[in-house]
Amino acid sequence: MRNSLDLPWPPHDRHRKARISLSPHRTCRHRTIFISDTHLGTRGCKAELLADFLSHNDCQTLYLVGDIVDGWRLKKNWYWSPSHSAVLDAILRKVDEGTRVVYVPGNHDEVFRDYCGVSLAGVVLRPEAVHETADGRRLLVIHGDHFDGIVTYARWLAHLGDYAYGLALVLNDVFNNVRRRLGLPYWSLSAYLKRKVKNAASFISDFEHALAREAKKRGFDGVVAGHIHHAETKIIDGVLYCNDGDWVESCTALVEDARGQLKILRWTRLAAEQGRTGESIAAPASPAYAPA
Ligand SMILES: [Mn+2]
Repeated sequence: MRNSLDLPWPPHDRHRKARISLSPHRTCRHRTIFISDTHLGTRGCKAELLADFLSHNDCQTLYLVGDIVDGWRLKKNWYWSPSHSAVLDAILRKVDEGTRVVYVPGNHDEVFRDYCGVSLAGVVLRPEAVHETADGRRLLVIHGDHFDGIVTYARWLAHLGDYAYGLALVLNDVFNNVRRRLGLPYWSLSAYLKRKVKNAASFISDFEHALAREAKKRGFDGVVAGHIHHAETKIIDGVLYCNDGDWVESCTALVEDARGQLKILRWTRLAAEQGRTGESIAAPASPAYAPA
């Protein structure tokens, strides 16, 4: 007969405890928050949840890792609601409260790339950023779209070596600059994935390896990216690869605690309503990892 005293139920439910012990209006403190691919200005953006997340999670530094606003250039299908304004309000409130907010534009908000180096309403714009974790690791913070044009060829490029790889990076930029001048959108990753669903897993893997390779080549301990809407923390070839996911489907953020541990939070409706702690979907990035 089952003895309920011996069997903790539900098993491994760390979050239930946290939800009960927290007041519904508790604010979580993090050292750093990374979010990207919010796609404000589109119907797909989960702006209500995002505004809720921002107002219940504080940090010293907030990185906006690209594709934050969508459709500044192509105005058709522009969509805006009060919840989208609430997201901007929440970000600007953080600026007022002393949070350092760094905006690294992506391909959907590339119009802001022209303003990199300046500060807009207290938000610092950068083509890419360098983040130093509490435990001294240097992370390259970059949206990642520069790499998606080459990852389909990553396998044979790997055989050709660094020169061909660097050349492919440049060609992808040239290719997309030409598309932009012709009024065409950035070469679409999602359209590509829809055509090649069977290869989506290897596409993601190639993207991750391309980013890790770039970080390693430039002497960083790791990289934080977005763009592919696939949250992840892992070690690739001795380099920490993090992707903060998106706010169109998964509603995820990458957060760093005071000790420099990084993990992904998924801000579900349930988390927002019950505990505002978020649901941790990844263990802290490689506790065994020691900075070089
Ligand atoms: Mn993107």
